[in-house]
Amino acid sequence: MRFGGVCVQEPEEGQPIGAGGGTLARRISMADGLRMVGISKLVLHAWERRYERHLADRTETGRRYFTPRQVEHLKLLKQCTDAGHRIGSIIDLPPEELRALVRGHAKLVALTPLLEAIQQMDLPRMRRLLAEHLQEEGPADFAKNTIAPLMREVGRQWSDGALSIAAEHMASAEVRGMLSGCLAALPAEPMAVRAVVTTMEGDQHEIGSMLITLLARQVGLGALYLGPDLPASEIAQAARTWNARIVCLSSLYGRLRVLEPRLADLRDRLADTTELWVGGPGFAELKQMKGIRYFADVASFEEAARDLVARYTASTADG
Ligand code: B12
Repeated sequence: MRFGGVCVQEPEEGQPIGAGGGTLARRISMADGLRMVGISKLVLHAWERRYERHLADRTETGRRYFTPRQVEHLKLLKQCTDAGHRIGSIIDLPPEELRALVRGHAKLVALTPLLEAIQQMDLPRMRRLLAEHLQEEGPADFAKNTIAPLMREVGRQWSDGALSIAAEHMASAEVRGMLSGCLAALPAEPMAVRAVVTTMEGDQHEIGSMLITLLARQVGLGALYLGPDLPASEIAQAARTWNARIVCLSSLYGRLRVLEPRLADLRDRLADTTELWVGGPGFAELKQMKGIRYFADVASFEEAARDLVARYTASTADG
């Protein structure tokens, strides 16, 4: 049998096609592929029929085989369906998005004890588990990889009615306390390039801005946390008093048609030399606004903050 000028033998059930050499080893028989993925032929056929997809290739004589890439794709689909995703909603996702779903699920599984402690309102256990995470991960990773996904899951369960408002409040209060402790251990005063961090009037969600304050301090910004829910006039005043180079806003809640004019108002009140950096889901649909820098993720925020500190350090060393 010929494939692209290469002679291969027909696959035997359970045998990798052409096992032992080059291109040929890249064809995997149905039986082996299904075993590697951990699904039955019936499931494969059901996915293919229902969603009119070809998840395997065919030889010229019509015998089916997998490429390694198809096996990897099927493994990801299987892991996602095991994690509770409907096949119909994931079958067209590219591999990197499937991998992100798998990673997200693994993270949530790791957070299960914490979520159970919150559901049972077992504060001592929650506190002990959070302290263990902090100890293991260090403050920045703790905030990014434990607190953020934990609070998102708390929010999901709360809006599904699976978690009481009281349990959510208990979790939020405890998380705030832990983040306050992390901030106290890393004071802003000695750092030369300064920032203030808050949320705009109407947004009481403060954990995102505490997280941002912590990450900013970790990369060397003198970030002052102002608490949430501040009018533009107060933010501008605080920026002047603290001599802030950056005003940093987090938004988890609020309508754009309300946020945009407030942002424009704040921009007007700030000195031209003060940068305005914003992030969080509330700003996700923000149109480009002059003098306002939107960050889609914390990694790009950390990079920009690190850059700014490095530029300042280099300029003072030169001067
Ligand atoms: C805790 C909580 C509250 C607490 C807040 C307590 C506190 N002291 O902070 C309380 C009870 C006060 C509250 C109230 C309300 N809440 Co609430 N709340 C939450 C919850 C569960 C967690 C929020 C949180 O702390 N997240 C932790 C942060 C760190 O997670 P994060 O947003 O994913 O953060 C990441 C990014 O956003 C990004 N990021 C965030 N900020 C910034 C900034 C920069 C510069 C950058 C680069 C990145 C960045 O980085 C983070 C790390 O990856 C969320 C659920 C959720 N999905 O977040 C709902 C949620 C935000 N709340 C919601 C709602 C609807 C409300 C209320 C309207 C409920 C009500 N009917 O009263 C009120 C509104 C109050 C107000 N005016 O602000 C909705 C918002 C929906 C929407 N799209 O607008 C959510 C999403 C819940 C839901 N699933 O419906 N809430």
